Amino acid sequence: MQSETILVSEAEGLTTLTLNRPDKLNSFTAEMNLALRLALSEARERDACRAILLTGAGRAFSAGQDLADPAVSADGDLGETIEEYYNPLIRLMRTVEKPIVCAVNGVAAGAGANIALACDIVLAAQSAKFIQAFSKIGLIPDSGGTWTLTRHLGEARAKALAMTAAPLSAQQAADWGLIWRAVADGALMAEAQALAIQLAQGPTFGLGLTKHAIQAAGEHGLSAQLDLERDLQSQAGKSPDYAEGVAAFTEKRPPRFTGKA
Ligand code: T3D
Repeated sequence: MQSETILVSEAEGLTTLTLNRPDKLNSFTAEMNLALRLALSEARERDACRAILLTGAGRAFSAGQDLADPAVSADGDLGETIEEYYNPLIRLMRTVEKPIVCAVNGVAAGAGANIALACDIVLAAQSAKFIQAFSKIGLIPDSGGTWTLTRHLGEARAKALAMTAAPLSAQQAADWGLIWRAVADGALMAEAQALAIQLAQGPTFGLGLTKHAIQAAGEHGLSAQLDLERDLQSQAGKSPDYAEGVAAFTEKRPPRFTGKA
């Protein structure tokens, strides 16, 4: 059964997931967190889904954890909340073999920021801001924030953003290499959809292997990464999409990729 907090729509090989609690700036309740994970898992399993687009309803992308959600009470152990809800979500996003594009339509704060940044390609509206809001309430960045910020920005900027909770504009995030592009507000959805559909109609088996290889690069030295590229290229080279790509090139026509292994 579809959840009211995560809207799911499908077209042209693309599954769009929309965070849908606009009155609370799409802040995450436990229910919404589980519903997003379920929707991602279902999209992963569906052959018809070749790429995923994540966005938010209303004026925000997400304000992070719903601080009023009784399912996550302040007297509980937040480590358990992270273990039960946020860590499995981020791990799933990073291991889904299909590209995940994020259209950050407005403010992305706390876990909301770091869920956006865990997507594979992030576009943000020029008016959007990324806020590591955690320090305002005595917490540390979670949902991979300490890892993502440090990897992409280095310690100096990661620490300053995390400790001050200073809003980072979409343009600055793009200029610093934290996201792919900042886009005019009115053009965001059209541009994100066009990009996601382009990916959905691409050689998605190979794109999934590319995602895996690039993520593994952070953990490997060059020699281990060369070995991994060899192994993954071996798989890509046996895929129907490779044969189709070469045939289409030779025949000077557009390829018809299927995404099959
Ligand atoms: O379980 C755990 O706690 C551990 C996990 C932690 C993960 C986290 O994400 S911790 C960080 C949680 N998030 C925040 O601290 C951000 C809180 N929100 C804000 O700082 C601001 O709302 C924003 C900067 C995001 C946007 O500001 P603004 O002025 O545009 O909007 P607003 O007026 O503050 O909010 C509009 C409504 O959304 C308002 O409700 P109301 O008064 O109209 O009924 C506000 O209370 C609600 N809202 C915004 N953020 C949250 C929220 N409600 C619940 N939880 C929120 N996080």
